[in-house]
Amino acid sequence: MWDIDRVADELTRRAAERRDGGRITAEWPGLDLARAYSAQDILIQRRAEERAERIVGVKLGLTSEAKQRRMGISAPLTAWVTSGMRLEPGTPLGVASLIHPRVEPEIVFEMGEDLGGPGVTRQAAMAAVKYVRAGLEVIDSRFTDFSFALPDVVADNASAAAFVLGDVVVAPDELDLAAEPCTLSVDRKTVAKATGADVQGHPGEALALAANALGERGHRIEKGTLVLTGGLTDAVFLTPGHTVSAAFERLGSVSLTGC
Ligand code: 0L1
Ligand code: MG
Repeated sequence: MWDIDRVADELTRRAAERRDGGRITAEWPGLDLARAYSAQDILIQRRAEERAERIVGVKLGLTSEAKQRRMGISAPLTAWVTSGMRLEPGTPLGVASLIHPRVEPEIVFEMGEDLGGPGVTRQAAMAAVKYVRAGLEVIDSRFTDFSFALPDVVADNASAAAFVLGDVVVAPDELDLAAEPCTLSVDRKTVAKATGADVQGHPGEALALAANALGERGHRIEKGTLVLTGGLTDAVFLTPGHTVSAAFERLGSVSLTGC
């Protein structure tokens, strides 16, 4: 018999054993979105207790058309990032420590104020942002071939595995975020291009969406935390000896090498 504790256990075990598996929704059609978010909360709570990690921010998933098309899901979602997921810039990531890691470019906010829904607009959301930064997120679905229904990926904390931030820190009123261009490359070969507008028309819309969705579940986005606004482009596989880079115009560059 499935319940939300068993969902969190199963996904935690898959990550620890570096193995993927089938959709839980195929075995338990009763895994709806509300239960999936509860399972996500349990999974993060266990991670905090067992690995002494703390929540350092929020991540949005499936906020761009490129990501939605690839995953076949048209609804954005929210999840959490923890202290254990943050990588030091320049440190290679061991691919064998994960299942099938992929990397995607992100626009990341550092919050200067608490933000809580309902009723948060893009303008209110952006007023709560202190800095904007470039990021790369490593996703590592606990589902075979990254094949999941929305409740599966919600319960799996939106495939979160790791992230790294660029060095450049820009105040939000110092750049045109929707126009900010991003080039994703592997070993300096361009594989995808996007602009900030690819994330919900403006990454501030994604932030407002997260604040409102989290508000419905009784959470706030706290001052001092990060918000990863979602992959701007489709993700690329991270492989040993190869470097994935995201180059932005104002936000600088950020790279990650697999080992
Ligand atoms: O930023 C993102 O859109 C991550 C989405 C999470 C789901 C996935 O692509 O595995
Ligand atoms: Mg992402």
